[in-house]
Amino acid sequence: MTETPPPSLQLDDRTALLVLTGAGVSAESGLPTYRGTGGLWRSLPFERLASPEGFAGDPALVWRFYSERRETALRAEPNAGHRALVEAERRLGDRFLLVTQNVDGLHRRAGSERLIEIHGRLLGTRCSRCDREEVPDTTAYREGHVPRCDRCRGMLRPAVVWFGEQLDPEHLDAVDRFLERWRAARLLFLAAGTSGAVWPAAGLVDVARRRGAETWLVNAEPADNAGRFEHVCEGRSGTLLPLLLA
Ligand code: BV8
Ligand code: ZN
Repeated sequence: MTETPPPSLQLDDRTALLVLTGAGVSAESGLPTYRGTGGLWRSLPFERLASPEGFAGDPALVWRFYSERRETALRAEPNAGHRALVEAERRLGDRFLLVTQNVDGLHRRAGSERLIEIHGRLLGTRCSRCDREEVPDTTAYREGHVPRCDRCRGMLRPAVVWFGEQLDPEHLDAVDRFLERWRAARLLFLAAGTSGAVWPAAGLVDVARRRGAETWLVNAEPADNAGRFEHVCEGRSGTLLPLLLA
């Protein structure tokens, strides 16, 4: 049911909180979402841009797309929603874990540390061929010039997870371990600013509920998987997260 304004989640010392965020929490920082109004994918066929086939087919086009998004992300500032999550982490310590689908780096810039970036990092660069260390590098791409690895000459790529690519199993294990560890606590699962369209992230609510978690969704519009949450609060995360996490 839709509850506005939401009650506080009462983050007391018996509570463990797992949060999943999506592009909606960065919308108020000026970053376009993927599927909402004015979404990023509206104009661009994302399978051509956010997939290994797309990259292999036209690496310069894909690099131009990511390079523009890097510039926009670097100009953006974290908003009240990001800050409320940092506050909640400070209060709950290891009873808090933030899993984000966002690649924009704003949670890290806001100060989140107990953070798992399951779709990778826009501001990171890695080699598409060898397993050389990922580098936080936004200068790799020069207009029209696809950067090459100085170790194996393979093409460098943004350190994000593309469609059709596996998520890092260590990330999904860390979520499982968190839910397992706090099984006997008052376990809360809060999703914010996500349309619930992309898997396996969209299935986390079910994983949490099976572990007995109370499930909450904060979203500007009804999300694809809203029916799977016990509590739905419609509204902007920049307003609702500070209230819920107070
Ligand atoms: C995988 C990084 C195993 C790149 C992203 C067929 C072939 C291949 C795969 C599949 C297939 N069918 C299904 C799949 C699985 C696929 C998938 O889920 N596809 C979907 C589209 C059906 N998933 C995968 O491929 C994943 N890997 O499954 O591997 C496998 C392998 C082979 C074959 C099968 C399975 C990999 C998924 C990761 C893809 N990478 N990003 C990049 O960003 O460029 S996903 C991309 O979407 C972003 O990471 C983004 O975070 C993510 C999810 O979107 P949201 O964050 O939810 O954003 P969205 O715009 O959708 O929603 C925003 C919401 O916020 C809206 O509801 C809006 O109302 C709301 N909002 C707006 N403003 C506010 C707000 N809310 C609150 N306040 C506001 N102010
Ligand atoms: Zn290499």
